[in-house]
Amino acid sequence: MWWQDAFVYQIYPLSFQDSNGDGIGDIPGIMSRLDHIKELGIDVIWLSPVFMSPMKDNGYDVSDYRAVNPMFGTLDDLKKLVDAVHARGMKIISDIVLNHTSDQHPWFIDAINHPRSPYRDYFIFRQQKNEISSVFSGPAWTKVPGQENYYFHLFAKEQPDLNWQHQPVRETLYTILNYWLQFGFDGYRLDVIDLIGKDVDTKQISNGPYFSSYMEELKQYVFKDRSVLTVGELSGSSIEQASLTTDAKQGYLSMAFQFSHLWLDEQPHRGKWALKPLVISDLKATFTTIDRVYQKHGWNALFMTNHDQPRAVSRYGNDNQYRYQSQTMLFLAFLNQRGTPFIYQGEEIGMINYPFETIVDCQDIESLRYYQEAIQSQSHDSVMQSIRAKGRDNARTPMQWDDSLHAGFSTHTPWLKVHPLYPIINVKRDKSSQQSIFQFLQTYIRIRKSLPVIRDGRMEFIDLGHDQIYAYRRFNDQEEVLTIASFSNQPLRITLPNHQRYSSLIQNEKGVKLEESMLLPPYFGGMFIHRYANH
Ligand code: ISL
Ligand code: CA
Repeated sequence: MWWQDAFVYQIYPLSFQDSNGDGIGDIPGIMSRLDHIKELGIDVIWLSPVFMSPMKDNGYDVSDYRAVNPMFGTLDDLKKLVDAVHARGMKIISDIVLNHTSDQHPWFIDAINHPRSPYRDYFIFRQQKNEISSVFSGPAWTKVPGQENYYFHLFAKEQPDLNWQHQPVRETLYTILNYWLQFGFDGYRLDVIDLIGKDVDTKQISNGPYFSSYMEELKQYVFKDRSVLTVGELSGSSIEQASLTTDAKQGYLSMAFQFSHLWLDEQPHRGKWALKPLVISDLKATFTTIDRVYQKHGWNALFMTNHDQPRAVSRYGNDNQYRYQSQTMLFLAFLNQRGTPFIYQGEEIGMINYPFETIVDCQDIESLRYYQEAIQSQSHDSVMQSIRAKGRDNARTPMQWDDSLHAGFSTHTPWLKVHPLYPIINVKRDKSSQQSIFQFLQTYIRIRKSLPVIRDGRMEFIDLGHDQIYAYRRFNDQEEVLTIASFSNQPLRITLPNHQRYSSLIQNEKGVKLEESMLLPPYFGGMFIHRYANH
């Protein structure tokens, strides 16, 4: 399928480029930066939601599924964007939030104001609440003002969950999905789609009892017979569930984000804020399982970060002294595996986490609610330490284009602080640097696309004698690609038998030659090929 070879680039519209000087990114701004994305070698853009929204969760709270938020532009701007993307030979998929709406959606307003409203069945009301909690702290149930019942919201109370068990809800949503495909989108990123089959009474939430039947319906009503890219966010699913959901025949989606690798630096079952250092051998074990499971079914979406995650170079690498080395190493470590690679805006220049000192600088509803709750029992320092490490605003600070005021993002003070290091970390400077992350990624994308073995080949981790080294082979019966990635800030001596076979495809430290016994520089990343003689 075409999307198996694609590189996808995620745009978070609020923070990409402002065009009208209000400090907020917008669609005309994105238009003006399409050449940047094209130049990198990207095939598909994933646009985070631009639909009408009160922006309590930055557009993941939709109040009109068919209208564009005026903050981002007009329907006409969106059409022009879709056309401009197509004119450059790229495709564009839209984010779509089907699990919940905004509490400002007319359906919800009607449902709570009129007990006999036909929209009452669109949401989940109960006389009694149970102990399910919200992902954004506190209970998942809020009392309807002036009534003796509660409505269910797995995220903020301003994001009521839709009642998927009510058939008119499903049909309405399928119509909306068809509308935007007709409009010109080439597919969807389906927000928290693992939640639609839930049963709140029996507390089965992710991959609930109705998941398969609703996904089958979605496929029949919308995706069947269309060559669209559909990527499901399956944040609560196991690797097995994600792989089955994307099986070419029995599954429902092109590919899925599964999150097992993102849980490795948190204390088990204590949630994202309970920090724990990442152990590289856990990462290897997880990707070994992913590969084993996906050998049988499905197609993975490879990603290190997105608008909900900290910056990858800060999380897994060294965002100070070895920023170039560790960011480029990470591309090879993560993206040479089997699946479709996703790049998040700013990753192509190694943008790093923001040094949040106070909650006043944060905007994300999740961090704000977490702070309020956690500060009751923990010190300010400890709460801020978690927010610095994991807060979603890290990914949402404005894109750093150049060293002018507000990093070239806007002429006005932006809605969220610009990273103080923007004079050093920005697109313009990176591209003209001797150590350009953008150029590395651009070259890497070209190489990866020319190698079917990376798309289809088998995978095997190899042990080079250090836990901090992430090395694996991808191979078929014609060739083998070896990736060596060091997560260490120290030089490491490794032993590599058969080193003569390999020739270098790309590496982040030019002078390094493979040898039987050799010293790998800190955060070394390299990709090598061995073409078998009889081919
Ligand atoms: O970011 C997370 C917690 O920090 C994740 O658990 C996240 O909530 C989960 O991946 C679901 O994310 C998606 O749905 C949310 C929205 O806030 C996120 O931005 C979106 O990616 C609710 O719509
Ligand atoms: Ca704007």
